[in-house]
Amino acid sequence: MARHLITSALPYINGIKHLGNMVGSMLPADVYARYLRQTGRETLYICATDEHGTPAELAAKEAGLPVDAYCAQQHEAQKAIYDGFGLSFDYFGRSSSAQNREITQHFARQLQKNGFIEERAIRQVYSLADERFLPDRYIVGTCPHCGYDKARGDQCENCTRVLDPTDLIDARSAISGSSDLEVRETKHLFLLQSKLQGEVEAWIDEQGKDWPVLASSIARKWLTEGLHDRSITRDLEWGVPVPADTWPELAAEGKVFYVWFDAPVEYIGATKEWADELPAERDWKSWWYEATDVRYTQFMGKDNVPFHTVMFPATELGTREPWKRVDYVKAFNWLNYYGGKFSTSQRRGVFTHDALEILPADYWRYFMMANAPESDDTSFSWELFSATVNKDLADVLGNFVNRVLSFSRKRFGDEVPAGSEAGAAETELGREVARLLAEYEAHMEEMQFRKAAQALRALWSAGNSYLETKAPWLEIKTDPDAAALTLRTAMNLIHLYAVVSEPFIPATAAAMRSAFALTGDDRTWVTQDEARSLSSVPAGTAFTVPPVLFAKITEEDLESYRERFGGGDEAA
Ligand code: B3M
Ligand code: ZN
Repeated sequence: MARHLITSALPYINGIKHLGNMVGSMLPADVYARYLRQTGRETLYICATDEHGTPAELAAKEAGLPVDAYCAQQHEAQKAIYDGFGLSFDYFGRSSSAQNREITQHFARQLQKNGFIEERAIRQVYSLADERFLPDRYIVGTCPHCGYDKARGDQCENCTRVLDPTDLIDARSAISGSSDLEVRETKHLFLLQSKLQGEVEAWIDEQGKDWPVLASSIARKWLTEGLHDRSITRDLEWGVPVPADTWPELAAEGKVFYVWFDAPVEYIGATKEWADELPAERDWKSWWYEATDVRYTQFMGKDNVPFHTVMFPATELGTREPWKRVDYVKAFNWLNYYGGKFSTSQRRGVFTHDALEILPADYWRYFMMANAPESDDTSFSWELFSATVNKDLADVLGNFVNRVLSFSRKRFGDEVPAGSEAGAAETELGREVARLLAEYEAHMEEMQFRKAAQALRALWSAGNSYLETKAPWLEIKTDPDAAALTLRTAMNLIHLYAVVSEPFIPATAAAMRSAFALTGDDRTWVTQDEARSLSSVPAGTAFTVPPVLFAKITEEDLESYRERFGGGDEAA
């Protein structure tokens, strides 16, 4: 059986991420990782902060901190939030680690040895006003292809074409806005991607055929444009240094690798960070090197697809060493805010720390996954959010759990009542639950998260329908044993929900599960037989009634959220 390696795109270090970042990478990866673990697959879920590059340097400067201190602080801040969201990383590393430096430098040496790196003198944009060379993305101007006037020197956000800063019309510094730029000569390392084009193409033809269209089409578009040799070094203080043993001159000049060169290597670096914590038990290399039994799945937003499907695989291929390449790329579209973009600078949208301040993580987790931008961009609105929470979580799931447990306690005390033998309604319910569970599993296997969320909701609904049909509050009047059967069956559903809902709403699942004082309840998943028989929680099991699982969002709440975060009005 395959071991599962999972990574989600590394959140960049400068600042707290918004819900759009979360739903496009870390959260679905977590849901999938939890599901795999629960269903008995050996799983390693790795993530890290992406800490190098100009944006980190500039953000540190703005915060008045040395860049290493800034990154350490921001790493902790992000980590705390991800813990709050219940993200079950096996390890959350840092791309500035010694491990990543070592492996990145190793990759570069290998590429050099195999003839895929070349030292070239280039003419680079120097900003006289800023007294520094400007990295590509800190030059802005008009895109020569589509005319977008805020294109960056590395890529046009509007038409997604890859650019060179010198392509830009009316180029200016993004730092100072100054157009007092001049071109100076300096040496850099170039990755000769053009030499690897054929190999990457062949690999995508083979490996990419099962990927979602979103991932494979972006990869192909990039390849059709042709793989260009790319400079992989920068003039920055903060980054993985170019190794002096191989490039003494560049090392002496203080060149570091480009952040997109070392960031994907950090997937491996972070795995080594994880292993180095318990070297006797953990073997990082077995996950990455000659790892033929590993199935590797990556999660990311669509803007990150080219780097993961083309550039990093080219790098790996060029080492001529058997590094694990991605097997499956799960890419996401954008989550928008009232149809417009989330914007950090304009403080538009919901940021992850604010979200947790307002409501517990499970509200967000369920909402985001049920509305994940899988086949298209989707839009966040407070109205949709509160409708989803109130209906699916509060009414369909939460209310069911509370109604069943409190009613049973009131009528039969603190233990699951026995009642009559299961009858036709229970057989029918068991069949339906087993069918829906199989459907849910199939969607989870395929990482179709919206569909999986729908199937999960249908499972919750099945309980409601059963309860409405049996109406134990009426049965109790004429046939207490029949009412007891209904309640016992419903309590078994609650236990089943606790187990299978865990990937989406782990904290609530734990609360539901701990309502029952089951001894030796170490089941991590539910079999088809168990789903059909609904008898895992036997009569006589003590239980408690948990506090309300999901509070409804009121009109007043809604109003205050709109006011605090900005509603749809100014977006139009
Ligand atoms: N840090 C995502 C971003 O900041 C980028 C992902 C790296 S994954 C190796 O847009
Ligand atoms: Zn453009």
